[in-house]
Amino acid sequence: MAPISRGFRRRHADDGEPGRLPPGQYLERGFPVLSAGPTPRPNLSAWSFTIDGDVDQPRSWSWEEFQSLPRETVTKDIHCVTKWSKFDTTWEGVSLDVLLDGVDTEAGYLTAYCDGGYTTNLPLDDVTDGKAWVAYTYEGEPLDPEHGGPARLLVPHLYFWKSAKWVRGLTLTIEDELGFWEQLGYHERGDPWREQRYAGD
Ligand SMILES: Nc1nc2c(c(=O)[nH]1)N[C@H]1C(S)=C(S)[C@@H](COP(=O)(O)O)O[C@H]1N2
Ligand SMILES: [Mo]
Repeated sequence: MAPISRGFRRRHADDGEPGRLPPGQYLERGFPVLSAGPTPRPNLSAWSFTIDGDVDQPRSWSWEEFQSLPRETVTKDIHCVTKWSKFDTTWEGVSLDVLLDGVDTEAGYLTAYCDGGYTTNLPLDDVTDGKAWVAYTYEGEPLDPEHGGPARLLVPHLYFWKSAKWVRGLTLTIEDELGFWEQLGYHERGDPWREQRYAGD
């Protein structure tokens, strides 16, 4: 009788890394596409990224200008409210710390807005100090349109609906103004570690 192979072990939901999956999540190996509408295909020559709202002066970058901003490569776990999580996703993009550097504001929140009309709200504290990026590559390739290309928000420590695809700008706001899913009953902040799925969680 063959000895029990040491390599044979049950695959756990968390891939053998206890504590890495937030509560109620399962490990996904593919990369599901979740879009509330059709995939926009913006023309890069007309693309811009804008910061407006409660700011001393709105600022805007063309695609070319955006590409010349300092970029970072980050590898993060992501967590969708529909319960899939994906480990070690690698993105390249511009930190929101760079985009918000020098912005003079009283705002405590922002609304990210997108081609196609999607919006999502975030506290400024959740997108500063190395917690959020506008990403334009995924696994070393230009970001697929289905996954938000040419550029999407990446806020990996919150549920993935906060990572707005086809993002075109941020409107800074004094009050927290609910975005698309948040108006439909999803949580205003969406911390997967606290299972903040729906309003009131
Ligand atoms: N503009 C836009 N951004 C969006 C969405 C959307 O419908 N439109 N869906 C959100 C949701 S619910 C999730 S889980 C992720 C899915 O990203 P993916 O399609 O790259 O997996 O994008 C988020 N960002
Ligand atoms: Mo989602």
